[in-house]
Order: sequence, then structure tokens, then C-alpha cells
Amino acid sequence: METNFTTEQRVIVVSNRLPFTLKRSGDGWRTEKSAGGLAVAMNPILKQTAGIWIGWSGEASGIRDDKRERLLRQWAERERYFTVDLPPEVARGFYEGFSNQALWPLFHHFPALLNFDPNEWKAYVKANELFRDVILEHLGPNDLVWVHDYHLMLLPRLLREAAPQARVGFFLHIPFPSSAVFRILPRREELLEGLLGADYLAFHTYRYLQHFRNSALRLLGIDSHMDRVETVGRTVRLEALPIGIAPEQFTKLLDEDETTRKRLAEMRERFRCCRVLLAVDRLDYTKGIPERLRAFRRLLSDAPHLRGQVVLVQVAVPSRERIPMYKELRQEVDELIGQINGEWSTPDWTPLIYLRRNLPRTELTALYALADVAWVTPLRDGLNLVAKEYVACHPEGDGVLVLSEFAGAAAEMGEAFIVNPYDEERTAEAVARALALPPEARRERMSALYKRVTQNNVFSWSERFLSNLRKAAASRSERDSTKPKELPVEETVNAFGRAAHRLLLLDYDGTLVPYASRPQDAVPPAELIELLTRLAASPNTTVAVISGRSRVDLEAWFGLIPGLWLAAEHGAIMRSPGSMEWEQHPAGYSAEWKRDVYPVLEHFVNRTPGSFIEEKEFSLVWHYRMSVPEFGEWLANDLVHNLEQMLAETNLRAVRGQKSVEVKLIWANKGEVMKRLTYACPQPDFLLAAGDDRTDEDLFARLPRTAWTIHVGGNTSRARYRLSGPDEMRRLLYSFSAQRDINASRHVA
Ligand code: ADQ
Repeated sequence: METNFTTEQRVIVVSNRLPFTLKRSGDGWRTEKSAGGLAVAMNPILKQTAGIWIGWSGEASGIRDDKRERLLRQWAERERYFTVDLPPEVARGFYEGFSNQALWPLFHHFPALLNFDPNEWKAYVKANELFRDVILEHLGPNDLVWVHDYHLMLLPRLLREAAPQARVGFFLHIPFPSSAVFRILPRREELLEGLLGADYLAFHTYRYLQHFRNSALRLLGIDSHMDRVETVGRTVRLEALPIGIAPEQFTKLLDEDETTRKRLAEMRERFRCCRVLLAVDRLDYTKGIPERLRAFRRLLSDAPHLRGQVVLVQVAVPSRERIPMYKELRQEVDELIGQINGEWSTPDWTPLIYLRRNLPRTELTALYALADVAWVTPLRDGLNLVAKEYVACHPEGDGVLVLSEFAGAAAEMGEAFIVNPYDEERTAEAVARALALPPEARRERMSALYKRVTQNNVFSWSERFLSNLRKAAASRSERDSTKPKELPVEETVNAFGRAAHRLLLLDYDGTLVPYASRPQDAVPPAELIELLTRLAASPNTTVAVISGRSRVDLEAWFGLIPGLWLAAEHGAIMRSPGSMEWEQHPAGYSAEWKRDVYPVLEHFVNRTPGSFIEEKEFSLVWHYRMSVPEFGEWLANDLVHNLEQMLAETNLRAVRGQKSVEVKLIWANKGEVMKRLTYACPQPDFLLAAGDDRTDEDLFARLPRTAWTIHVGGNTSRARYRLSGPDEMRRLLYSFSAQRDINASRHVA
């Protein structure tokens, strides 16, 4: 399969294990190959981009000798595989500990099996740091770093901190659990933050992506969109991208390999009397092996006509055998198989054939091709490659796939018989139906699956991942050069001090004070009133508070400050210093529209507990700050969408604010205010505007590039500078007022 990677961007693949494992043999060492699907996908990329693979050797004895070093050097020179050396204690805590006894069970929704040990967490952190160190030894400025899986969730952030310009993508091969389960995990925040260090994060399914977004919102308070998360100053791209297989690895064997063809013919002969059901798994509790065996027992008992006519071949490769749970599972499976065969076998028929070992690819392919039904029913699985491998071995469209709804693969394999593996009775029924399916119906389902499996293969998967990573990293670099820079406070204060005419345009909520749950609770503290009073009294200084607030609020809070300009409702009305009158925008105004819009918002209030409507003179606002976050976000999108259609061709617009949707008149925007103030302060040589949300962007857009435009908070903005929050903003204003005092005292002296 041809891929079209450009050679200038080298790919660094990073995964817990390399395609090679180091094994002790006598007093020496040998290399064992693991023919995992990942190597098949990554090797062509490495070849084409002259890339490298970084991972752990899988060897934890702690013995370091010359022979070992020599072998590892060979890996590096011949294959470009570089090892991360994990000391035995780190390796154990990291791999058998936190990765496989905390992350693995919890991410597969088995919270009762979670076994958290703080020392193992420390080992996990340490191992991720050791991976980072090896990557940094190799990292070049153009490289694309592709990190794989749950063992390395801290790595993106560790890399970002050490090499801020690094282009980092992360793929999670296992499910991302629902936020209700994820929150059980100790150190959950660190893991989320670890992932958010990447430029691009991909999961097998939209459901996992959605779970990740919910967790980021609920645990870190970070909002996101379906395709991206905005973190402080950076965008992390998100995508659902199910992995594929390399179908030719199987089809080629069936078409051309003598051993495979011979084995298939032999097995066909051997199983002439029977229909064959096939299950292939790693011996893991997530794969639902005991559940399958019990469903098979039920099938034999409920469908007597199948006795003597059907065989289940269960292939299970032992894994993680040092973890007690896995030993117990092995025993349980052994016992169940003994029971079933003991109960149902006859002298010339054995219902269950159990192969507990790794099979050569030729043998596995022959089995896939032989089987009438593949029985793939994990209790939970990131994706499940076995389902796709089985389909690849049925190009003629025979064979049926029975697939668990809890395998990620179910999201794209709708033509399978989808079952709930916890429902023994219906699973057995589904298998019986699959066996009885007429050839035409089988072909219809299988050919649709075959087409998809061959099209969405592992090569198109990796190509798409890298192309998205490239784009995500490129748009970050572009934004790095245009995004607001940290405000140079001293320089700003000096410029303020030197200026002859100053104009300060200040937003209120989120800029001068933090947001409160209800708008009426964000009352300005006394020191803010005092600060604004001092600033507005400075000679040659015009200060305006420009807010989305109603005139009632602004008047009550700031009405008595001499010299202060007020603009309410985003500039729909303004009050000049000394005047008691508010001036309306010349466009004129009618409130008729509220009659139509109010009921729409009310409908949303009824659907969203904790949300409410705020009515202002010139606008209506739906606030959802106190409602369940993701529900509010979701409805807000829905509301804006509804309103956009309803308000098309009127002079009203629906605008998303901070946890609010506001319907207001087009001309009521902060940019308009500038016209009036330019008249009051014709040629300021110090012009500063500060704000935190989208409505402030209108104002920033109107100002000359030389203005000190400040975005308060961590979002994207067209402002030149940023400050992190209202505290920093007020500190800046204090420094301005202190300058004024210094200047005044100099003047007196
Ligand atoms: P795994 O949990 O390993 O992978 P799976 O996707 O089923 O699960 O892959 C297993 C692989 O091992 C298959 O390629 C299969 O052919 C092979 N295999 C299994 N038993 C075998 C045996 N006895 N002999 C030889 N080969 C055997 C993790 C996630 C999955 C996700 C993959 C890829 O848990 O959900 O699909 O990564 O992202």
C-alpha cells in the first residue's frame, strides 16, 4: 500500500513497547518480534520519513551487561528502534501497577477492579519522564511526535513544557470512560492536563471523544467543541479516528501462501460435520470470555438441534500473567471449559476447542477463513481488531460477525449482529440466528463490512492521523505569532505616565471583577469604586466603563463617580460625565421584538434547570452559568441555531457570551461607542481597551494597531496583549493611579 508522506517531517513513534522485546537466554540476550498491528502501520511511515520508534524493551530484570548493550545498539542502528531504560521498580509500578491495575480496569468501566497505589503512580510519572528524556535526545525542530496509548498520558504535557514548539499527537487505543467513571480515578486531573499538552488528540469513537470532553469540562472547567479544546493560549484538535487493519496481511496469505491454504483445506476436512464458531482474544477480563462460554452452554442447552453440529474454537493468548486478576481469570476459563466439555461431549464430538497460546499468523488466518461465525463479544473494548481481521478473511461475503455493542468497532460495523454480552440468553439467540442466516443475507451484510474494512485500513488511518497532526501543529505555530502576548506591565505604565491625553475603555464583568453565578451578585467592591474615582479624576484622562449591563446597574454602582463615562447594554445607551441623562443610539428603538423572542428563551429555561432570563432595555439574555455545564452548552448551541433562523433579516442578533446567549440589536455593540468617545477625547496618545469576551472583540477591531488592547483571560482574541484575570487588571490600574500621584507630587515639588 502506497502512502504519501513528505520526507521533510520525520515521524517519531512513541509507545510503551517496541515491536521488539528483549529476552534473557542463558547468559545472553535475544530479540523476540511481536507482530502487532501497530508495527505494520508504523513501519512504512518510519521508512518513508526516516523516522524512529521509541519504547521500552519490555525487560525488567535490571541486568545491564555488554551483550545487552550491543543488542540494543543493533536495534537502533538497523531498525531505528531506540529503547527507554526503565529501572525494575519503575517498570513494575508503571506497567503492572498504575497502567494495568488502575487505568486499564477503570477505562474499561470496571471500577471495582481499580487498584490504586500512590507509589505506582509515582512510578508512572517517573516512567513518563524517562520517555520524555529519551525523546528530547532525538527531537528535531520539524519532527512529528506520535504518542500511543494509556501508558503515556502524561507525556504530551511533559514534552510541551520541555519543548514548547514540539508537534505532538496522541492516540488512545482503549476506551475513554464516561466522566462519572473517570472521576473515580485518583490523579485524574493530572492525566487530563497531560493529554491536553498535545496538539492533536484522537480516539476510536465519538463516544470516547465526548466522554473526554465531558471530563475536561467537569474536572477542569474547560469548555470544548466537538473538534477542539481551547486551553490557555493553545488549541488542541480532537477527532474520532477508528484504527484499521492491514487486510493484505490476511488476504495475501489466503491467496498465495501454501502453508495457510493447506491448513485451511485440512481444517475444512476435519470440521466437515460441523459449523464453526470462532473466538480470538487476549486472555483479559474485558474480553468477556467466561460470559461467552456461558452463552455457548446456554445455546447447547436451548437449541438441541445444534448439538453435534457446531463447535466453538476459543483461542486465547495469555497476557499480564503476573497480575493476580489474570491468573484468576485463567482458572475460571479452564474450569468453565472443563464443565462444558464434560457435560456435552460425546465420543465423536467435542463442543469446545480451547487453544491457549499465541498462534502463528498462517494458522490464525486459516481459522478466520474457516469459521462460519466470529463471536466477538468483549464486555468493553477500545475498538477490537479481531472483528476486522475476520471480515478481511471473507472477501467472498460468506461468514457472519456477532459483535458486542461495547466494542468500539460496533460504531462502524452496523451490519454485524450487535449483542449485549451481559445478556446471555439473547446473545445465544443471536448466535443461533447468525448460524441460520441464509447465504444471500450473509453476503449482503459481509460484503458491506468487507468494503469498509478494506477501505478504512490502517494505512489510511495513520495517514489521516499524521496529516491532522501536521495541520494542528501548523495552525498553532501560525497563531503563536498573532495571539495576544503577555502585557509588558512596566512599559505600559510608563507609556501611561508619559502620555498627554489618555483614554481608558474598560469592560466590567470578567475584566474588573470575576464572574458571579448570578449577575446581580457581581457588585463592585469599595476599593474598585475608589480606584475608578481616582483614575477618572486624573488630569487629561478619560475613563469609560463599557459593559453589557443595564443602565440601572451601572448607575447604581458607578453613577456617582465624577468624570466617569458609562456605556450600558454594550453601547446601546451612554451617559457622559456630569450628565444625568442617558443618550440613545441614533438608530432609534422599538421593544416589539421581545414579544417574539421571550417565549423562545422561556422554552429553554423550562428545559434547563438552573438557567434564567435577564431582561434589559435593549436585549434579552439567557444565562446558564448555574446549570449542568455540558447540558447548558449543548442547549446554548441549539438556541443560537434556532434564533439565527428566526432573526435572519431583522436588525437583531443572537450572540454567545460567557455562559449566556444574548439577543440584542445589531448596532448595540462596543465598537459603536468608540465614535462617541473619540469626540470626547479627540486624539489620545495613550489608548487602552480591556475586555474578556466576544463583545469586546468589536471594540478591539475598531481601535488602531498602536492601542493597548488587552484580553483578560485565556481565550483567543484579536487584542495585542493579555492579562490572566481581573486581579491582574486591577493591579495595572492601581499602577496607573500611582503614576498619577507621582506625577502630581513631582508637579507640586
Ligand atoms: P488489544 O486489547 O490487544 O488491543 P484487539 O484489538 O482485539 O485487542 O487486538 C488483538 C490482536 O491480537 C489482534 O490483532 C489478534 O489477531 C491478535 N491475537 C489475539 N489472540 C491471538 C492469538 N491467540 N494468537 C495470535 N494472535 C492473537 C488494544 C485495544 C483494542 C484496540 C487495539 C488497537 O484494547 O480495543 O482495538 O488496541 O487499537
